[in-house]
Amino acid sequence: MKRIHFCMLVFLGLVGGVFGEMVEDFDGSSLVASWWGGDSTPPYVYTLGFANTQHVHSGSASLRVDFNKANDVNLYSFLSAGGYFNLRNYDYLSFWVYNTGTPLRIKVRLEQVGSPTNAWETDWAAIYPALTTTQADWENICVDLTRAFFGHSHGDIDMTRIGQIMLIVEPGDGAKSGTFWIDDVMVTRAPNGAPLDPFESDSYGWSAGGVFTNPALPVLTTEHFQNSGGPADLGQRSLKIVWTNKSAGYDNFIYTPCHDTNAPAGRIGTYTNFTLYSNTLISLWVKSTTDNHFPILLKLTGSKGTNDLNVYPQYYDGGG
Ligand SMILES: [Ca+2]
Repeated sequence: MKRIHFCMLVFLGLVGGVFGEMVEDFDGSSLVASWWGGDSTPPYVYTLGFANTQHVHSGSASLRVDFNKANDVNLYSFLSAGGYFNLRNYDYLSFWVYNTGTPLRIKVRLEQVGSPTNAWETDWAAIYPALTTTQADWENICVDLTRAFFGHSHGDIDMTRIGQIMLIVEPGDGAKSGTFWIDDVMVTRAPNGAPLDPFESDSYGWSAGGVFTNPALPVLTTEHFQNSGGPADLGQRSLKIVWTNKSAGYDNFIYTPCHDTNAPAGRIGTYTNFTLYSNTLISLWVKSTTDNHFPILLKLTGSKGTNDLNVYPQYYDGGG
C-alpha cells in the first residue's frame, strides 16, 4: 500500500498584474481617516501606539496594540479603521500581525457608512481569523471578502460604501490581555493580483471523484502553506489531499469557476473567462511530505463538458 498526500495552493497568475491596494502601512501610505478604539470610558480596552518601531513588517513603523479584555464591558469592543472604502471590487482583506505566540483571535466587522447596522462579520461566513503558530512572529490574517457577495446582493450591506473596518480582539472574552502589532493592511483581487483560491476560509467550488471521495478529505490545514511574506501575500492555510491505492486512472479534483450565484460576472464564484484581463498563466503550488516525484494533469473543460483542453502533465519534483 502506498500512501501519498500533498497540499496545494491554487492561483492564476498574470503578467503585469496589479497586486492590490494598500489601506495602511503605518509608514505614510494610508487610506484610513482615523484609527480609533470603540470604548469611550476609561480604563480602555485598547491602547494604540502609532509609529511604533519595535516590530515592523514593512518600512520603519507599525501599529502597536495593547489590549485588556477585563475592561471590555460588552466583550465585543473594537478598534477600527474609519474612512470611506469601496471594497466591492476586492476579494481579500489581509493584514499582518506580530505577537508573542500566544493564541490570538481577531474577528473582522465591516460597517456601512452612515448605517452601522448594515454590517458583515467574518464569523457570519464561518471565518475565524486567528494566529496559528506558537512562535513570536509575523502572521498573515486573510479575510475572504467574496463571502460578502450574498449580503451585498440581498441589501444587508453596501460593499461600495464601507465606513469602518473593525477588529474585535478575542470576541466574547472578558479576561485576556496582551500586546500585538499590526502592519500592511491591504485589499487584493483575484485572479490578477491574488490567488484564485488561497484556501483560507473554505473550499467552495471544489469537488472530487474516484479515490479522492473520502468524505473526511480534502481538508483545509495549517500544516503547510505558501506565503513568501510580502505585503500582498495571503494566508496561512492550504488544501490537504490524501489518497491510498490509486490506480493508473484519471481520478480527479474539480474546481468549478461558476459556483456562486451572488457573485458579479468576472469575479470569484462566476469567473468563467480565464483569458480575462490578458491572463496568460495558471500556477499551482504543491508540497508533498511523502513523495518527491508524481505527475499532475490539468484539464480545462467547457461549460457543457465539451471543448476540453488537456495540458501536458506537470511533475512535482520537490520532496520533504
Ligand atoms: Ca509598516
